[in-house]
Amino acid sequence: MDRGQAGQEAYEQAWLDYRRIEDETLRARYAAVCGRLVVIGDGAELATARLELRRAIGGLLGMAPVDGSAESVEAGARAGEGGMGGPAIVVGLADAAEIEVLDTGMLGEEGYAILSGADGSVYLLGGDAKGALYAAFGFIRLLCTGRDLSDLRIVERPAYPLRMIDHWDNADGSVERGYAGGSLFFEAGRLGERAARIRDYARLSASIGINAVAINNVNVHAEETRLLSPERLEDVARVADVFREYGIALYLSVNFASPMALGGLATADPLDPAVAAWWRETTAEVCRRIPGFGGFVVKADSEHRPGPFTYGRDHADGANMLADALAPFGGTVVWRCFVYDCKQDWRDRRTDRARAAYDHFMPLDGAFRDNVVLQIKHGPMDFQVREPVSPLLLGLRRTQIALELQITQEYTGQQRHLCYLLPMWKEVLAFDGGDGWTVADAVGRRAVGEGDEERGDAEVARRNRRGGVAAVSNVGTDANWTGHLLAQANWYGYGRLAWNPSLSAEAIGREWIRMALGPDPVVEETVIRMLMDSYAIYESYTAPLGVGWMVNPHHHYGPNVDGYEYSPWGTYHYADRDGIGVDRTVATGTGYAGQYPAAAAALYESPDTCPDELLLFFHHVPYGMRLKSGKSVIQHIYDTRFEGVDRAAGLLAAWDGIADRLPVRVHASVRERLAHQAEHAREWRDQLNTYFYRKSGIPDACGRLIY
Ligand code: GCV
Repeated sequence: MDRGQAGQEAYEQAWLDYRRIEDETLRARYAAVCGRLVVIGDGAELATARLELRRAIGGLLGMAPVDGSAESVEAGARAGEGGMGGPAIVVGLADAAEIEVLDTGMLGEEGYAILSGADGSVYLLGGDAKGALYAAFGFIRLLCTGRDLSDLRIVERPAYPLRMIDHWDNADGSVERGYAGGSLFFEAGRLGERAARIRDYARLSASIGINAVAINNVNVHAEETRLLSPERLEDVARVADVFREYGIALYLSVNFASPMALGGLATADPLDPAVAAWWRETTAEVCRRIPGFGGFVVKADSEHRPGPFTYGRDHADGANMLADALAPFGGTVVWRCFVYDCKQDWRDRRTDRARAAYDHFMPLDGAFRDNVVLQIKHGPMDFQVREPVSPLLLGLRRTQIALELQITQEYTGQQRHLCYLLPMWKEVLAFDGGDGWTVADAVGRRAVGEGDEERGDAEVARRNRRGGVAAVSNVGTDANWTGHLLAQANWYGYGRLAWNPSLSAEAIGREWIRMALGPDPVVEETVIRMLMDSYAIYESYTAPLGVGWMVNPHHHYGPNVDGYEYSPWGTYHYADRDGIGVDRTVATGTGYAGQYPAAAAALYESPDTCPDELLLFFHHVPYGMRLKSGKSVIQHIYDTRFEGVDRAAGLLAAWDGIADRLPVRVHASVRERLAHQAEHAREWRDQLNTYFYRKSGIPDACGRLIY
């Protein structure tokens, strides 16, 4: 590789930049299949599939496929071999009359198949047009990762109907909790000006199966409230037009008090007929301007946002009123469950923020319309490095849900530290309450209804069409999209996992490395180890044993053990000279542990059975208490922080070991971040160790330097 020339720009298309395949044998093998391209059918997604395949084949193989005709495919497929004009890439709907190679019923909405034909052709077939587009991207992924193309028989169906990315982008062009530059969509009040960039964003997102994007922050300020107004809808519609070509539905985050802010009404009471009428009319206009509009995302009664509580109504009243406005157009209300008291008195030890989502929403299970999805953060607090899984995810049985993840690294190093989040997300999806019913099942059940009948839960089976996963975006205007180049793997990985939660974090990481960094096996082995170790490393020098927070207030970067200890946010660790942690037991604490299914509740209730990594989340314990690892709590804190610093330095050393295998600027940009991480990890280590040494007076058994 020319190390000087292929700089940052080479990565601007992230994993879809289609650099020429250098291995000539492989290129020739692929070229034999890709000489002809036949797209059967019309429509935006199929046109996109054609464009993308041409672009990929052009870049990877340096050739332009000739356009073949549907008739030649038909003849080839029927003859079973030797289709007219040689093998082709054939793209279309599985039930197209010309293509009779598949039992078409099996694909369903958004599903696809990639099949080898007897004549050497490859069929990229969708259950619908979106499926055909995903098939094209799936095929391109095979090319980019060097796969064998003989005897292909790949059939894929997405696990969840909703695979969403939420942007916390503001109208002024800033991004709340954004660490990769400004907003892709907004720029100083203007919207949709960066047309090429938005298109690239859409193709990258569609390539990993994303089908829904909310373009504005859930904290909807005055300017974003106006996005619903006729003057601004034109701009929103332009973005939606691009998304539509890639099978992505555009969503807007809306201000629950819009009827007052925009409509001049005196109230936003969801049961007031004038309010409901305002939403109906406004929504109808939005949907008229934006065909296929996805719907609304709502943060209500949360962190100073307005909501139904103001009027003595509950969240079902609020969500259902919006759902009724969207229903005629097929739209969805994505209603967030991040509802808690952010003005808590730190002296009050009974109120527990962790309980809030379950306490608010469990009593409403079954009360929501069929086009409402409750979006639930993966943990009960707020995207900490380590939290237990939210019990609400397993609790709701008669309501559609979406698991909410955070790709942007607010509490996981803000894209200055390397933290590959897939291992954490896999743990969340695999969590079960002790009865084998996992989060992945809970989310998926609402997608496909599998298992519902056996469980005798017919009500659930009926209500399973719209749920899935949503995640807060980590992209911005930085040339490499994510600030830290390796943070791209979290965006890529989120989409792949949302499509198929049974894929392994490692397999996904390897795919991303091959596509974004190239086929060098040494690079792949080095970077996959870095990615796979990074979450554990980050956890090991930041807040210990699940206690959370300990960050600087507001911006949330860097260590500050008491940063949130005396705040109104409900975020405490209660460290004193004897011990640390939050008693969330039923017996003596806040009772949060009792929100889980029985087996998990019992596990968490006792410090003897509570997993080490969550001990301080559930219990207030003495520093001398022995963990299952055999170490005392305090020694664990000291040891892991020292190890974390060593391992962070190891990430930098590993990256330096592949310096001559990567473009200079690419290597340098990541190196700069890894060097910062190594240094910053020392700050974490020394602040935390010093704090706990001073609190406890217990020296480090290994006699290392603590200040
Ligand atoms: C968009 C946390 C973040 C906020 C975010 C909020 C939410 O509190 O710090 O920036 O607001 O979560 O998820 O609504």
